[in-house]
Amino acid sequence: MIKRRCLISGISGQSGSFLAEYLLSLGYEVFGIVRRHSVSENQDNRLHSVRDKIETFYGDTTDPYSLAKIMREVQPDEIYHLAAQSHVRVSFDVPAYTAQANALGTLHMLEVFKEEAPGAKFYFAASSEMFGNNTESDGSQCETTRMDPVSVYGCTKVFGYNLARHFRRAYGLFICNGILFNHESPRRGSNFVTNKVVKAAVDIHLGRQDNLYLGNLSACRDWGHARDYIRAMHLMLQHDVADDYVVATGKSHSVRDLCEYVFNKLEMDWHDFVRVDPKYMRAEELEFLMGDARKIKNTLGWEPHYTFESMLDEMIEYWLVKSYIPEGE
Ligand code: G4F
Repeated sequence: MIKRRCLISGISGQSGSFLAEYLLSLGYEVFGIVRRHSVSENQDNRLHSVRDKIETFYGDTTDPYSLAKIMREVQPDEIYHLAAQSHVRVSFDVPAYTAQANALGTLHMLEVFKEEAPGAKFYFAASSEMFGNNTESDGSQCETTRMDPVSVYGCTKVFGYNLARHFRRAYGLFICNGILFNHESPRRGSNFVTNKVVKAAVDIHLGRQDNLYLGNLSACRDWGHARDYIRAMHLMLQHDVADDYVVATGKSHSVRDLCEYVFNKLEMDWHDFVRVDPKYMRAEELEFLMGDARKIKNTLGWEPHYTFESMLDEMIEYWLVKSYIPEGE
């Protein structure tokens, strides 16, 4: 049987690495694009378990020549475009790079897809950050909620989302936008708030750290597990109609709730350890996210398996186990 071929940009990231594992388990041939880092371990430290089963190419969304060469060689059946400068607060520090990598980078990916592999199906990682502070009357965000982003990152994602819709209509290409709400796991970068809190709470619990410094404790997010969300990406491309879908749990928690749950689990009171440092505040904040995922549930049958609590339990367990393994093992 001929294996289906998939190409993942951002394969070394949290979602890319879970997606690679999942697609391998479904029998795909998996190809990935990795950006060159000065420390070679940073290129594939999330890909250890699949390193010998996948093929990766050096490429960069800011370099269309590299993308064209890879697309021509791989001739994928499915393309998952996840690569981005994905940190919202950092997008205030490096706005031009964020725009190059995310906005123009998505234009490059779409153009190269159109020219080199137009028969493939294309997934674009859009984001709930696109909504900014707009909600429906019940406080949730769905596919038709007006977009009004409050960060450079959010603006770049709106650009990519609109381009994806334009290419779908103009050229009849199969392109889906996944409007994913926050998705986490032990593989999450430790400068995102969930893993930052869990890692620090474990270190405080073990007497290795005294305090945890955070920004806005009132911000609320709809946090799901990355493993659930990569199944949603795959499902979108199996449907016979290309469309856009919100992927979310429908439950929202504040950063304060997150601290309370994690510190309680480790038998500590978060008030004793968490401090606010203005340097983690954002010039403009997205205060409240709570996704309405009825469309993907009803159309594609997607359901999340993890809850906020089971996701955090897994992350706490991961950092506890890791902390007891001596360095180098
Ligand atoms: O974990 P965060 O940095 O994620 P954020 O900004 O919501 O973005 C993530 O989700 C988006 C989907 O909505 C993705 F598109 C994006 O790529 C990324 O995956 O921050 C979550 C909240 C924010 O309101 C932030 O202000 O936590 C608040 N926060 C409070 N203290 C903090 C901190 N965030 C970080 N990173 N670090 C803090 O010390």
